[in-house]
Amino acid sequence: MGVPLSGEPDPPDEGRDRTHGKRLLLAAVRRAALIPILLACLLLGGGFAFAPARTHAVSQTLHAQVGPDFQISLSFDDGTPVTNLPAGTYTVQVKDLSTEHNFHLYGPGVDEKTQIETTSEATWTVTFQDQNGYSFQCDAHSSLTGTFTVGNLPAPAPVTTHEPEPLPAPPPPPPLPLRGTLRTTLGPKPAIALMKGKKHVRKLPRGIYTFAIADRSKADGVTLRRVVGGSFSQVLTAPRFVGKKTVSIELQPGKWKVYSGTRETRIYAFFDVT
Ligand SMILES: [Cu+2]
Repeated sequence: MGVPLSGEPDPPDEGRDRTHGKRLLLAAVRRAALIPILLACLLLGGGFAFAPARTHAVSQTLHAQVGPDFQISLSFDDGTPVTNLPAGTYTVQVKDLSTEHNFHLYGPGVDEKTQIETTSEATWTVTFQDQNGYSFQCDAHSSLTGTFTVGNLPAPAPVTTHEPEPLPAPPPPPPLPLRGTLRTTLGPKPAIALMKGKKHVRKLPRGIYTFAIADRSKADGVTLRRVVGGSFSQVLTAPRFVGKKTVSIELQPGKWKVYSGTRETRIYAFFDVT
């Protein structure tokens, strides 16, 4: 559908009432405003004869659609998105194709919407006021949105459908430092000891530790549990196991307990990880 340069048809011959005069004046002003643009186009484009005032075909009927997927749009008859149109009264044919979205059209003098929970079709008659901006959106999903301008305002960037942007993956946590060896001895007496060097362990910085276990008890095994700060529990040696074993374990901040799995209340030691 072609559009006259003035952006509106010549007014009907209805006599020189005030409205008519104003319309003629507006049309004249618009034509005058186009002259520098035409001149510029002629200078730049050489033999070019007709400057399209708009790249899309403005139609009196607009087509609003939301769904069935995560998409919303408002377009002219030929399917081009509405980014700017002349002031005036339009018919909006609405297709709400989703039970999760609605189509809400609003701005100065306009506030029309469909229901979120149902699909529906509707026809709205709306009047867009000159020099204003209007919006449409799904009220349930704020990223499903679009805007357009009316009259001689710069058109917004055409955003008529909007996919939710995937969040960037969080960076992996930095690896814990390797902190060395903890000597863990159990038995033959009913006792457990956790040593770093020649000292009993009371407090450790977080990190990865190698538990070097010497289990000399036939009835007890070594179990490690994080009792405060998070859940972690691991049997390092089974009760009947006798011998040596090394196990690497990440120690995260909290209170930890190393103990005999069969006699936890008698054979145990606590230590803190910070
Ligand atoms: Cu929605």
